[in-house]
Amino acid sequence: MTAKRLLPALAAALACGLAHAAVLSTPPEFVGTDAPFAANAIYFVMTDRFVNGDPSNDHRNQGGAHRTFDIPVAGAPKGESANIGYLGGDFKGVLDNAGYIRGMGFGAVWITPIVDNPDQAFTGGDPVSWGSKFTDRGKTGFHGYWGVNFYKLDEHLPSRNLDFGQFTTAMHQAGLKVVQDIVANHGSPAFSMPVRQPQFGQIFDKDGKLIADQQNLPPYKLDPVRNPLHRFYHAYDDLVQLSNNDDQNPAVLDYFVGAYEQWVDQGADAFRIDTISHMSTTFWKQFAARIRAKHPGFFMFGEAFDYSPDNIGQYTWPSSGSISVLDFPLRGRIAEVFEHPGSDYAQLLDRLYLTNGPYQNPYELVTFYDNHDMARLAASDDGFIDANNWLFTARGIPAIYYGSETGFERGKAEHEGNRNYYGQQRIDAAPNSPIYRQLKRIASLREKTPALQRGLMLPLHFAGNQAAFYRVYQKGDTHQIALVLLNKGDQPTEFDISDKLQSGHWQPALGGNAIDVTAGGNLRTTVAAHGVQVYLLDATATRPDFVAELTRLMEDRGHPVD
Ligand SMILES: [Ca+2]
Ligand SMILES: [Ca+2]
Ligand SMILES: [Ca+2]
Repeated sequence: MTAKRLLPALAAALACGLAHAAVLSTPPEFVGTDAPFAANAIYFVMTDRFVNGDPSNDHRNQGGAHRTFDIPVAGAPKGESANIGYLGGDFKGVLDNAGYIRGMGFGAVWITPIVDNPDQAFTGGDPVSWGSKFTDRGKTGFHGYWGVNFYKLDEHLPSRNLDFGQFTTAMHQAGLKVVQDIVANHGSPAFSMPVRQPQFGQIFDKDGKLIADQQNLPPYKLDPVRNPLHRFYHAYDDLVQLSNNDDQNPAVLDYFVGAYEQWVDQGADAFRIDTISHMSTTFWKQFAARIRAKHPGFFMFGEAFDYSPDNIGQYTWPSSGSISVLDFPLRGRIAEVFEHPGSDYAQLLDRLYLTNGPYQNPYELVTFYDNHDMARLAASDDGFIDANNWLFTARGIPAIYYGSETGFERGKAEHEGNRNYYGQQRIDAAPNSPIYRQLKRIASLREKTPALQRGLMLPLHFAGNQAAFYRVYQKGDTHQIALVLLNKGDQPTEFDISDKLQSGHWQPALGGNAIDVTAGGNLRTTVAAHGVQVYLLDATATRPDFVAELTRLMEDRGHPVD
């Protein structure tokens, strides 16, 4: 198949008698993705839980009988804790640590939703207890996902001279892009309150006017025909007690396009879309088109909390708005591999979907091992180091949840410490963690290595504790071939690579000696326990079987046109 594809080009080149010159002057493009955003690794911060940079916006007395600040979850085992109140983190806390995040090798920060959330703790739903799931009674909007006015900043976030626009400007000056976490599927908890509470179940417009109100009614009691304030919502429930925005109502689409355009105008660089699978692809296609009409190429990735590649893949296709997604299917395998020392690297292979897969482009997926909605990775320090070495060299855009750089609250789910306050002290002490030091090493390498960011990925050898693959970026004046060697074992291990290995002067990117490979030769080297080595060859791909394989990867990298 490959040979057939190459033959016409070769035949044409030979026929014109300029074969050599023509091939050398116009090497083929080998690119995983051209999306500029894919150059950045992402650091994900739950803003309220990162750093309290300004106590003056804490609103510690907010909420009256249903106060919102510092609400510990009852029933914690000795030495553990969780909290469902606000804990003070804000824009200033993120900005104060822009240098810390940038210095680790990240190019973007994803922050939790910035829009106004209710000013009381919720009194409906099921009570939160230690380790409970889908429970909201007693919880506040510290996480930001309970919007009531999507045009207005929540009062806990800005400081004097640091509104959202000033925040993004300062972050950009510090070399960081800002990923805004957006919600359109739902507002706040909207029913089951013993007594109706202000803001819950309500939505306000740009001018502060009430435009939707569930009035504490169960969804089936909503009357959108006669009550204009019910028209924003579906008359059936979706996620716990959250209002369920009507994705068929054009006014809902208009509201969210308007709100999120406002924040893009204030400097948001990309969107992470919450609960994307809870709204129709028709909604998202229109939403994306309207945002990108003003901001061409604007990068978005959705959260479809689903381990089925076909289910999440659909969002990436043009017919659904060309929105990338968080790579849940790969994350499942990443947890299996890096939480268990005896695991086999081969488990990762069939979730990469490098050719003819379910994704429009697998190189644009946002890859991760945990976040705020699942238990943090339950790995040893070495497991984290191995996971990071994988994430920052394999295909995709890595996203690291705050605190993972020190193994913070590892293994902990929501209401067990997953979302605990990190704080300046832990940040200042992070360089003492071996996870931090190795993460910084590999993230800084990705940051300066186009092949690792956006290059094609060609797996060579995945078995036991070893993984070996090429990453290749060849376009315009940039040509870079990377050979990545990963060892997740407790002992140093030898790699002996000859498959499709191009001759030349291979430079080690992480220390060590350069290796000269002769035509048909091999590259033999030892990689330390829980180590990574990347050899770089600054050359265009010329070895015929290598070029043939890269050509195949390039032609088939995306989903077949739908
Ligand atoms: Ca604060
Ligand atoms: Ca608020
Ligand atoms: Ca919904």
